[in-house]
Amino acid sequence: LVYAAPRSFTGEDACELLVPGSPALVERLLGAIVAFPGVRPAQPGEFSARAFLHGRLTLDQADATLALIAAESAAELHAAREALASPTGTGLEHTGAWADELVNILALVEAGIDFSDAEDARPIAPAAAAARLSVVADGMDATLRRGSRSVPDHRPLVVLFGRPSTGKSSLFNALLGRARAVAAPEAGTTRDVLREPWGPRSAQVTLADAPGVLPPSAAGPAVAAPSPADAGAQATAAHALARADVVVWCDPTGRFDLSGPGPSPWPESAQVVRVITMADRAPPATPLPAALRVSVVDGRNLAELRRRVLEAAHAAAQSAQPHTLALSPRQVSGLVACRAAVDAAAAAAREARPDEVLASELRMALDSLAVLRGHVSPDEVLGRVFAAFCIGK
Ligand SMILES: Nc1nc2c(ncn2[C@@H]2O[C@H](COP(=O)(O)OP(=O)(O)OP(=O)(O)O)[C@@H](O)[C@H]2O)c(=O)[nH]1
Ligand SMILES: [Mg+2]
Repeated sequence: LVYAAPRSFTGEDACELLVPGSPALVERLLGAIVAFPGVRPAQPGEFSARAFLHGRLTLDQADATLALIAAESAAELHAAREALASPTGTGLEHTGAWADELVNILALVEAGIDFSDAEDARPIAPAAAAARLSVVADGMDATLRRGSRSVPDHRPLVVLFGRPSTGKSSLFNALLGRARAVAAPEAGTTRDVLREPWGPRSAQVTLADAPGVLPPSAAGPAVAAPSPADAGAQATAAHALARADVVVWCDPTGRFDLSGPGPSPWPESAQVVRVITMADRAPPATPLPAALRVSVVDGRNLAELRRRVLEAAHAAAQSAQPHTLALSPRQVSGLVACRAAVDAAAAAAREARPDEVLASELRMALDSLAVLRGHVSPDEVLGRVFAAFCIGK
């Protein structure tokens, strides 16, 4: 297929060869093509970089292309496609308004410098500038909060939680349908968090097996200090739980007691599915009515557990979606830099520093906003965006 410039992905003359998917054939063909003098394989991200340089792609769309390549589920694909279709990118639609406001404030401050003789004719009081800047900073904070999950990693996270040796790893394997994790009678078998994609393709979640979590009281001074490996295992479990959308709480005793004060190990918004594990053994004295009794030995209720977990994950995804923006890591770090620059300007205004200082802080904030919007593109920004591409695309 021949594409004449500028009507190609990169905006340059392009030609596409459609070949049968035989790796051996593709390899021979590539070998024959690069044998021509001056021909070489594309570098990672080169096509997108060329498209950007020819004005065919904005930086935000390049990020979205990366998300498209990395998409592992239909939902991710959808989010990436939407971002790609929108020239302003992925939810940073306020950056224009922020820039306008910063330019307005800067203009007033600069007018003040020009007429510095007339003290009472100052176009903007420092307190007013500080107040207007804090409105911009609040807007950036709100966007950062909504965009803290980026596109390539927004599958609901389902974490198996329980004390050591409560059958988590066995359940993990049973749900996956293969022996992925080591399950053994010793307490403390699992040391790392194992993550696997799980569920139907249209509604995939990340299923995580975690080390058994010790009750807070066990960490008291009377008990020997945990080994570094134990402490590390506890920390990785806590880290996974803190990010969980769904917690599958495994307890063969049916007591579901967190024993001890202290904050819950998972976010308040997480959905909790209670499971009485090892249900083939003697039933617990007073099981919670809402808890599901499962066994990996006779397989009871495993299908029902799968249904409940996916339902909870779906509910978690629904409640998260309206607040979630598809911000790439580049956009998040750019926004953090803008936020810091606006903060510095607001501080200068609050402390009634000279107008020249405030103006210079405002200009720096505008610069970082311009980088975020892709209007100014220092080489390192481009490098960072395009180097993340794994293949020619
Ligand atoms: N009878 C019976 N035994 C089970 C069941 N599930 C797990 N076990 C046994 O319980 C022991 C502990 O299982 P694991 O799956 O390793 O438990 P865990 O919660 O992952 O343990 P840690 O990783 O140490 O926290 C193993 O010997 C399993 O064979 C079950 O449904 N029925
Ligand atoms: Mg385990």
